[in-house]
Amino acid sequence: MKFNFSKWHGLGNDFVIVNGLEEKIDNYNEVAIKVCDRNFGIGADGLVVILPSQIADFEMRIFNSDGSEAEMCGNVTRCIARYVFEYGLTNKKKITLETKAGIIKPELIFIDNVLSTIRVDMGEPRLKRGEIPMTGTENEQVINESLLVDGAEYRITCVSMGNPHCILFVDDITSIDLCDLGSKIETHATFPRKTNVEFVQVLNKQKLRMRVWERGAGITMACGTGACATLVAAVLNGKTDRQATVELDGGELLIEWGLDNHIYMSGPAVEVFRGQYL
Ligand code: ZDP
Repeated sequence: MKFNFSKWHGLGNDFVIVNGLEEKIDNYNEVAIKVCDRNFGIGADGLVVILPSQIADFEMRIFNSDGSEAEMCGNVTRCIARYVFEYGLTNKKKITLETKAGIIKPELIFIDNVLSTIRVDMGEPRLKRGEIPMTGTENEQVINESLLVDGAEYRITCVSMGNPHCILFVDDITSIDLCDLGSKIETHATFPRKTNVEFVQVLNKQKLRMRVWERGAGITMACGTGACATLVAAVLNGKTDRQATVELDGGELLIEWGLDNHIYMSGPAVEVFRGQYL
């Protein structure tokens, strides 16, 4: 099965993007595992497919490097907005994208005809246990709550941006064993659909340093939905203003929690190469 692809990244969080309006892939889950492999495949954190939609300009589906499908992905929404514009699939600078987490609206922002940033209306954060999802009382929120991992106690705040996130504030980001603790929390029994895990150090009221262990992908250089969930968690814990820069391993995202309760994420998206998968 041959198909044409394009390779993109948002702050080093990298994806194989396939134009599903033209290319056909039979089994997304299986193909994601193969193409994402960094030795035997193209190498990426995820496989993304652009599809036609009845309710939006396009539909987007994302598969993690382990083959599992995610409901949403922030960095990818910026890549897709730029992809469909530059490949001439639309002439709109602001598009609507159907995802498993609802309709997301990315917008290309040009200054003097040069693309300056891509700002995405990521929709509203979901805070109830039932929505994240987590075990326990459905309508309760999880803000600075205790979680036991191997007998040690951690304080967690949980937010869904369509996909689940568990945020831990730490004093020193360099002292965290991301792999060990991240994977244990990802698969903790309290998260029935697993979770993405963010470790966050507060630098000041407008700046956070975040590292991520992603569900289904492990350590990545950046996570857009994770940065959004992190800002929400920081505000809920009184640590930052409603607008802050989140510094990730691969660069910075600006995140705003609007008075309309929507989260807005601004950052770059870059195409790196095109090819044909054989
Ligand atoms: O929820 C999940 O399983 C994530 N691993 C999906 C990918 C999220 C992404 N890194 C982002 O930027 O939100 C694309």
